[in-house]
Amino acid sequence: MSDTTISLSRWLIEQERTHGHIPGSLRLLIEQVARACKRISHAVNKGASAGIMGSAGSENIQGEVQKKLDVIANDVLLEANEWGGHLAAMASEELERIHVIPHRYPRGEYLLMFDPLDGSSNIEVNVTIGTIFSVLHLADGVSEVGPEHFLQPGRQQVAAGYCTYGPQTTLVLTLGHGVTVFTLDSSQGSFVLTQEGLRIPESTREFSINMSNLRHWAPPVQRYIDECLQGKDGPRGKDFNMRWVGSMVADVHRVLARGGVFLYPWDRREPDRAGKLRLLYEANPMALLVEQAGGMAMAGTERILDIQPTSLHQRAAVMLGSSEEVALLQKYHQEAQ
Ligand code: P6P
Repeated sequence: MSDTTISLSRWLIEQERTHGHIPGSLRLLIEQVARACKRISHAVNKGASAGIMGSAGSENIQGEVQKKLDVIANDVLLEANEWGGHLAAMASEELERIHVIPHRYPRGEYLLMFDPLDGSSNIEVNVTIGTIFSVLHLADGVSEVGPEHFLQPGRQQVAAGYCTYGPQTTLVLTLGHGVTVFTLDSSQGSFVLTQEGLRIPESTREFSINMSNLRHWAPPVQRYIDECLQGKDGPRGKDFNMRWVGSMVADVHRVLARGGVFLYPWDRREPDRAGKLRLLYEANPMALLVEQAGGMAMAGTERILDIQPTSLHQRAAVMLGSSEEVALLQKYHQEAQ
C-alpha cells in the first residue's frame, strides 16, 4: 500500500482522534464488520468453485429459501461480532429472534442489525450482491436486551453502511458526518479510502423500479412513472432512462454514485404489507446514507428515518435518491391523501 493511500483503519482512527466523531468502541465495531465483509466477499468470489452455491435447504423468517451463501454470510457476521465486547445483541434478516451476546463474552453498548447477503437470489447469475448493516445505541440501564430495544427510528442510527460484492468489493459508510467509500485492495487484503463526501445530484434522468408491478402500484407512483415514460413531450419535459438490477445494494450504489431514484413502493399484491424491503436492516441504513449524501428517502409522505418500528422484521415502502424526484413523489402522495 503506497503512503498516499489511507486504509479504513487509519481513516477510522482519524474520525475518532482528530474529529471526535466516534468513540473507540464504535471504531472497533466498524472494523469488525468490515473484516467480516472481507470474509464474505472471499466466499462469494469463490462461488461455485467452492461448492457453496445453491439452496441451503432451509427457509428464513421471511419464508424465503435460504442460499448456502446466505447462511455462510450470516454465520460470519455473528461469529466476527459476538466476542469483541462492543455489542449487546445483533439482529439479522436470517434470524427470527435477536442474537444476544453470550455471557462468556463482554457486552457493549451497541446493537448491530444486518441483511447478511442482500440480493442473494442473484447469486447464480453473478450479479452484484451485498451486506447491509445498521448500528444503534442500546438505551442506558438495560440489563436484559430484548427485541424491543431494536425498535428505534432510523434517525437514531449511529452508523450505517453496505458492502457490495461485485466487480469491486466496496464499503460505503456513514458515521453521521457524510458518506465515505472504501474499496478492497485485494493485493493488500484491506479497504482503502477511494471517495469522501459523496453527494447525490439533486436532479436525475434515471429511475429504478420493477416495472412488472406497474398495475399493482398506488396511483401516485403510477402517475410519477407514467410521467417519466412520457419523456420530453410529457409534463417532465425530459426523457428518462430506467435501470433495475433487482439487488438493492447494486441499485442504491448506482443512485449514490451518479444520482437517480430507487423505488420499491407499496403494492396491492399484499395490501397489508407496507412494502417488500425491511425497515430496520435495509430501508433505514440506506435512507441514512442517502440523506447523508444530500438525497431524500421517503415511505410515501413519511420520512423513512422517522418511522417508529413496531416489529423486528417489519417492511417499509422505499423511495430514495435525488431530492428533486423524491420530493415530487412525496408531493404526489400528499395530493392523493
Ligand atoms: P424483485 C432482493 O431479493 C431484494 O430484497 C432487494 O435486494 C431488491 O431490491 C428486491 O428484493 C428485488 O425485488 O421483486 O424485483 O425481485
